[in-house]
Amino acid sequence: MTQEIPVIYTEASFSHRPQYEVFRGEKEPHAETVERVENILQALRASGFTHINTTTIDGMPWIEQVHDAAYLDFLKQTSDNVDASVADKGVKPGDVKAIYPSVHPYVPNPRATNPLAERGKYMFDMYTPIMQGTYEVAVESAACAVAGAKLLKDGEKQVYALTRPPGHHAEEAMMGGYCYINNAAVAAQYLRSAGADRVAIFDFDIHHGNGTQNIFYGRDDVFFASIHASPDIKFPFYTGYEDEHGEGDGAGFNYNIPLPEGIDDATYDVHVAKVLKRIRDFHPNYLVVSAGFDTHAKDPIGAFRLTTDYFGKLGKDIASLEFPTLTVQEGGYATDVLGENVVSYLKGFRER
Ligand code: SP5
Ligand code: ZN
Repeated sequence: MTQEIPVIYTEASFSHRPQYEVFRGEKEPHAETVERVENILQALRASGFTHINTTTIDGMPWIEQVHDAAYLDFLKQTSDNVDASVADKGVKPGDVKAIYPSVHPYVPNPRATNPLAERGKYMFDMYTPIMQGTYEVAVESAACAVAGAKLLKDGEKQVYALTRPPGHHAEEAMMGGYCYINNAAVAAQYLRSAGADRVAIFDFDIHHGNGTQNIFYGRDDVFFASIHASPDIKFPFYTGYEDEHGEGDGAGFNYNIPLPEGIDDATYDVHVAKVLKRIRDFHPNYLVVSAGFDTHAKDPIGAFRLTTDYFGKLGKDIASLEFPTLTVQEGGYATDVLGENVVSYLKGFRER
């Protein structure tokens, strides 16, 4: 076993370049930039991380277990044909061709055949464009998470998968929130197939992990816990309320802690303790962490006031549970401090 936390990333991340998100009808520069992964890698290398690897494994079997087949087909077909289907007219020099939805079905109609109907059905926002090759990039990102999970299966205690694009907003049959394939869910599913009876997921991204909740909502084998800004104030606006406990077999296996804006380290820490207790009580074989650093005080789209040092305490407290833990990268948009925050968090793991 290595003494330091192994890191997995993929070169595919560098070719993912969403240009615009459409916010209130305006094109705005996309927040989920390639500089994010560059900054993280730079900080890891500068801090002495040396086990940084790009070897992934084919994640398709587990991707297909958590996502709808027709949805995956839509994502593949659409992303394979962006160059051909977007007219050159209106595309300015330097612009990346991309597909956005425009109409969302108020009554789903299986007879609908227009591509716009399909887009509205599978894309829940205007922040998550499909570019040529997006499918492959998203599959590769999920493959990072699976490769990380495999290292746990093979005996590592902690692993960091630098997944980009992120995944926790991707539902069984819906993309959104910069996410296409749910990396954390795919990793959890892999671990279940690899023999684990129970997997817990702790999502500390500031946005509710609607996708992960959706995928496991009816299941008792994967416990999902999330601390986030209330949907009353932040994306995804529809889910993340306290009374969403799961349904059927999954009743009691979904745990949401929505919080108001302005949360500081001390207040946040009280809620982390509650989550960690619930995770301990679940007795998982593995823990998957959806790590979003958009809870940091400097985050341009965040609402909390967490400090870089606090992420170290968070890592240390998670490690104190002593479950083999895969951390999967989600959000975090204060690019200049993102790498420091990741490093602080990962170093915390080694401090316990
Ligand atoms: C993975 C993740 O953290 N996804 C977050 C998606 C939330 N997107 C919200 C976009 C808000 C629009 N940009 C506002 C810019 C204001 N000038
Ligand atoms: Zn987020």
